[in-house]
Amino acid sequence: MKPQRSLVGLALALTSACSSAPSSPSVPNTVVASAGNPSVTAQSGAAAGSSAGGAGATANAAGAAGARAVSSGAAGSASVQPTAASGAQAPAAGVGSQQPATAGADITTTTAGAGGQPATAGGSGVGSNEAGSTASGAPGDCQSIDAVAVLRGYAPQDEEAAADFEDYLTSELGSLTCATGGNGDARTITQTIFVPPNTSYDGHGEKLTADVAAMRCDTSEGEQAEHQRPYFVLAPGATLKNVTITYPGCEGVHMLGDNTLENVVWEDAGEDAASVRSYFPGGKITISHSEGHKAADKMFQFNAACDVKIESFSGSDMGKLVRQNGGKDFPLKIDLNTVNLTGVISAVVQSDSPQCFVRHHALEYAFTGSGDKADRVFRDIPPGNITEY
Ligand code: ADA
Ligand code: CA
Repeated sequence: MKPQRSLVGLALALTSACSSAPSSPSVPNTVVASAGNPSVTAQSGAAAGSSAGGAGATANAAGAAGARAVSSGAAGSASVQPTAASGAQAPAAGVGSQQPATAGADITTTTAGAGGQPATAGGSGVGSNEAGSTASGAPGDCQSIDAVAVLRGYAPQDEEAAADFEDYLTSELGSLTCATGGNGDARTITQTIFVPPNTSYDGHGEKLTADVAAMRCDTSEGEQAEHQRPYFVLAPGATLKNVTITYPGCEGVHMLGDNTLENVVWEDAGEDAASVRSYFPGGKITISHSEGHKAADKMFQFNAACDVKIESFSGSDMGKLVRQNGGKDFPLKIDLNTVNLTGVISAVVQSDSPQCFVRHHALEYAFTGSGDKADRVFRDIPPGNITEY
């Protein structure tokens, strides 16, 4: 069971953070700093930070204030090797993520280098995708597989976590549609898209919009309701690329572990843009050549042990870029390489875990509001756990 968040407190926080009218240029000083230089410099009038992310604001990423393009080569970078490196269920060194109860054994012995399927994985139609193979791009080409059965193969061993996972599968997710690609067109989705283990979903530049009712999206201020549906559920080893997720952001992308996201744009993130739940296996997560905007609370949320790499990422208007689940203590490694953020409200990374380690290179950020926010960049993380390279 998930702890209940205090919506009142959050609403109050968001009221001040998000209520400025989009036309108002009177955003207070924006504090600009690079991580390498903790002595922040004030820059007035920059980046009309908190653009309206509220209901009905169909986002236009290009219009997001101050988002500089650091992702050269982002568009059309289709030549990503999807799964070769994502390697099975084995957790990244030193991260120690949970082993899936039934999946582990088979996963390490099936398709070389790619991991394969869990033992209980419904079988039909999934196993043929080898590491590095190109997805056909045809939506629905894996529709015959039983997505829930495949996912069940990754149930955690812990009884309580397993019950939460089962609850997630049977009530939170709703019905799933399996697909390994889109055709580049804009479309509205009414079901979460399941991407099978060790396959790559290539949207070919498509823009997806969630149907508010079918996907239970929260369109109220801040979009923070629990139990919204994700656009995607990525099975272990799955890659997602060349997709734009529009407004409403809903629950974004759920990543079970060992996932790569490449050239994904969140125009207006919802409850969060992408996350790893506590009852997911976790593992290596790479998010590259991507953009995220308007995350009232957090952009990326990690509730299970992960080794996270965020590279060539630009974002604007967010509470936090990365949030390790509040009050929890588990290993999380975060590598930020060439990351450019504007309109940061609360933190670049926030964690309550002494096992959270951050490495960063070419990190630039600009907070909203005035004052010295130097102590909030890596919020509540021991300085000894942070390395610039
Ligand atoms: C909130 C909530 C957590 C978790 C998280 C998430 O932070 O308090 O329990 O649900 O969201 O995963 O999105
Ligand atoms: Ca979430």
